[in-house]
This record gives sequence, structure tokens and C-alpha cells, in this order.
Amino acid sequence: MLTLLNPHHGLHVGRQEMFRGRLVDSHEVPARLTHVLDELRRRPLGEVREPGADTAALDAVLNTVHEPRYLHCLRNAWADWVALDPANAAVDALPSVWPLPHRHGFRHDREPANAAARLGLYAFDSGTPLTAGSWAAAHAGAACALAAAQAVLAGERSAFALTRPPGHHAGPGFYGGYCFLNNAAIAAQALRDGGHARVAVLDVDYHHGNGTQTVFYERADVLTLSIHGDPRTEYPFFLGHADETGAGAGEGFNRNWPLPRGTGTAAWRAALDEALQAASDFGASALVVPLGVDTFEGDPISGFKLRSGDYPGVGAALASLRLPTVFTFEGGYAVAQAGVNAVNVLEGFERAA
Ligand code: OKP
Ligand code: ZN
Repeated sequence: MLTLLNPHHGLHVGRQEMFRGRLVDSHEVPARLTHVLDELRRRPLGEVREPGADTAALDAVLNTVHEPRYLHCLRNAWADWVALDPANAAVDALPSVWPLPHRHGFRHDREPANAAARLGLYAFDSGTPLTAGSWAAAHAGAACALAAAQAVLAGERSAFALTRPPGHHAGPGFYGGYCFLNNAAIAAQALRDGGHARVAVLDVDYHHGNGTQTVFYERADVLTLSIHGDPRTEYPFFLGHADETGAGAGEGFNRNWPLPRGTGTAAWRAALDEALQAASDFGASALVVPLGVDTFEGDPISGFKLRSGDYPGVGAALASLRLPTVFTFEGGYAVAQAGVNAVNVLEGFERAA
């Protein structure tokens, strides 16, 4: 399996996130990625390469998945944050005022001139620190996702976008959940643009892939599937229920498997089998897997009970679809085990492929 590595991931180092009234150390740290890379060097699965610059194609796919005004805000957010007050350079940018949905009367069509307030128009939580290098890191990550899709379009059986920050919580016009640009959606869109008529996204991260769901919610050409902690108790709380089945032309093309905290391997694998069946019934010709390994029993912010030894079987099950497949690296906060767990999935996939 070809790995597309984000050489700039280390430019994004969030210091603190707001959690229940306190600023706490961010869980989404650069070592998550370096542990995966170290494990890939111990158990090589193929070439590890940095993506080349395909600026025109990247701009095109970014502008399809995300709204221009959102991309513009994100690109300039740090400079605008520091321009607001030079002292801001010493702290991460976090929002603190939000326009609740339209039913509460707030407007979403006017961008505040105040850079701190502007973040509230685009961020859905206060747990996603935006730093000096966030845009550069996320943008280089999107390039990895695009390059992974292009490699698969050129004939690779599979490719892994090894990048952070993660992406699956980022939507057309919003960031949150440590995510700024939706790498999985970018890969799926690039596969569509490259000629795959039907693309399935099967999100196995512990958290609901709300961003990806929202990007494709009204489309019938990309089937979005997510297995995750039940939003009644788990982040991101406001999306991810089983009755979200798509809308308009996309009706029937989204499915969720919310599972209770404490879910173990057998029940999780049963949900995976249903999701694989759905992808197969859909007639997908390509697959994208937002790969979070925060389903691990030792994950500090999650509640499932998968063990390291379960992950090769997860990879093998994904390979059973026999589809060209792009993996994007998402969650996994038991940092020391993230490498073993992620590479277990990928190796299990390769062995079964
Ligand atoms: C991102 B991904 C814990 C708060 C958790 C956000 C979790 C984002 C997960 N102190 N806040 O899906 O792995
Ligand atoms: Zn997650």
C-alpha cells in the first residue's frame, strides 16, 4: 500500500482546547502521526511518499467540497487573529461567540469584521485550536488525500493518506473536532471526478463523521456510512443518529450505526458487516475509509472496546469489498498504540487483498 505522508503536519500543534469550562491540553498531537510512521517503517507496506504539488487540481477539489468564503476565512484566520491584537500570537485562536441556527434569528450571511467573532461563524466547537501553521498543515494534508485518490485512479489497489490534523468533522463551511479540511470527502470527490460513478465512504472512527455526512447528504453518487459512539452521549452530539438517511436526491444514501459506550468487538463487527453490505448493495466502484483507531479500548476520550489484535480483521473485512480503497488517518488518541493499531488495519487489508 502506497502511503502519502504530510510533511507539514507538524506545523499544526494545538496547545489547548476548551473542555467543560477548562482549557486542557489538546489530545490531537503530532506524535500520533509519528507513531504510525514509525510502525510503517518497522512493518513496511510499500512506498512512503510526499505528494507533489498539483495546485490546480487541489484548488478545484477543495472548492467543490468546501465553500469559498470558508476557505478564505481559514487561509487568513491566523493572520487576522494576530492583527486583532499582537498578543494573540502567544495563544491559539478559539471562538467564543456563535450565531445559533437561523430559527434563533441570528444571521449567517454577514461575516463579522472582528476576526475572533468570525471564527464563530465557521467553528462548531471551542475544542479545535487554530494555530499559526494550521492552514499550511491542513492544506498539505488535503494534498495527501488528493494524491492518494489519484494514485488509486492510476491503478494502485489502495493508498493511505497519513496526515493530521484529521478531517472527517469538517464540513462545507465549518470546522471542529480537530478538523479543518475534510480529507476523506476530498478523496471521495476526487475519485468521482476521476470517473468512479459511485463512491462509498465507510467511516470507522469512534466519532460520527458529521462533516463527511453533511458534504454528501443531498447526493446519490457518494454513499456515506458511519459506525460511531451514539451521539446522545458522544461527541459530536448533534448529528449521527440512525434516522439520518439523506435528503432530496441523496435520500437513502446515508446510514449511521450509533452504538452505545462500552460496545465491544462482536457488536462493532456486526455493524461493520452491515455497512459493508450497504456499500456492496450500492454498487460502489471505489471506497474511502476515514480510519480512526479511537475505537481502541485504551483510547482516553472514547468508549469502545476494540483490542489491537482486532484490527487486522477489520482491515481484512474492508478488503473483502475488493474495491480500490483510500484510507485517511483520522482519530486515535492512545498515542503510543496508534501506530500499531492503524498499521494492523492496513496490514490486515493488504494480506487479504
Ligand atoms: C476527532 B476525531 C475531549 C473532548 C473531545 C473532540 C473530539 C474530536 C475527535 N476532552 N472533543 O473524530 O477523532
Ligand atoms: Zn474520533
